[in-house]
Amino acid sequence: MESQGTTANMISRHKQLGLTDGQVIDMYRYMQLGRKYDERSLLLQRAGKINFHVSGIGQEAAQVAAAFALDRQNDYFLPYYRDYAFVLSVGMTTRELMLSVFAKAEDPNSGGRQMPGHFGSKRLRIVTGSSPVTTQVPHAVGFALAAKMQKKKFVSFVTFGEGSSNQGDFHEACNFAGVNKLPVIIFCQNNQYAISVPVHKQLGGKVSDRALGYGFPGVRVDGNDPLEVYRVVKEARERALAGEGPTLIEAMMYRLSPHSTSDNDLAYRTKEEVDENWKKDGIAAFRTYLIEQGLWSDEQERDLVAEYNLELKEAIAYAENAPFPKPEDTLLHVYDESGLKGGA
Ligand SMILES: Cc1ncc(C[n+]2csc(CCOP(=O)(O)OP(=O)(O)O)c2C)c(N)n1
Ligand SMILES: [Mg+2]
Repeated sequence: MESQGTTANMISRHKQLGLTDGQVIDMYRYMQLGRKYDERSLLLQRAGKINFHVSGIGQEAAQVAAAFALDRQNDYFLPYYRDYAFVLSVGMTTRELMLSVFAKAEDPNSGGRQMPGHFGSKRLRIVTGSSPVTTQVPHAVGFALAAKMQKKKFVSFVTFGEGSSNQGDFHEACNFAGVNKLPVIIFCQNNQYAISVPVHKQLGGKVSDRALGYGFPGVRVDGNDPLEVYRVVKEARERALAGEGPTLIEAMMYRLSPHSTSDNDLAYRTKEEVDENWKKDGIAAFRTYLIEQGLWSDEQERDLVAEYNLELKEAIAYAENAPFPKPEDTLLHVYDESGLKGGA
């Protein structure tokens, strides 16, 4: 039946999912915070203030939606290097991210020792990651195993790119999680490229279909539609808590920026292709949805941009003036130091 209703007399999509008006506005705010942080970091790198930035532009809508479908007070998170909008949504601050990108001692992610985008926070249950891609997937399965063994009500949530899903770690982790029915959500951000390699040269099939072989569901979802992403992650979480095991989710999106600040993407893709994908940007589409729902306006948008400009300015000033790590601290946390304090 064709709907003749106005917005006011239809139940809106977000309410059908149990999301309040306040929550969807919050989701939008985090998407924009991720985007603004990212754009500013690209500028800082071009201005020679920081060495390197890996951008997540184009992936924020899915990241924020996933975070909102999780229990942000209890679950364990193993994000990958493009997940700025995700880590901001679970409580990391722009100041903490700037301390990391400026490689300062106070950076809670690694004390300025890891590359930017290598997130870690005990406070937020963000598990520190390594540079070899996909190593976080077996780690996430380990956290899910701990939840099961200790009978705790949390899930572990892990993200990675589609190119990385060809690494052995992904398959070993999926197999172990499937055999043991572990509460883990395995979330692939399929952004169509692994550096310069387009998806059709990486994969003969769909990432999500691989779940079948490991004995759990695999779902492909439009990553530019945050409400759909929210729905599938929420379902996956409920299955995990009910003891039904893992879910593999493949969120489809597009990497709008180059692979990193060291990459010239126009050497392997056209500007027309990138421009075409900008039209599908999940943030712009979600803003249109909120405006249609009467929940957002141009004035609110202006205020938000001004608020974030100020927040980022302060975060940058703080991080720029913060001290670097001391050279003599280089080996801290590399070797077991417990014996030094009179231990065995
Ligand atoms: C084991 C390993 N091989 C290669 C690299 C170099 N590398 C870093 S990112 C990347 C591309 C990964 O592509 P994808 O998984 O699709 O994630 P995306 O960068 O597109 O988000 C590669 C090959 C690495 N870090 N680790
Ligand atoms: Mg990719």
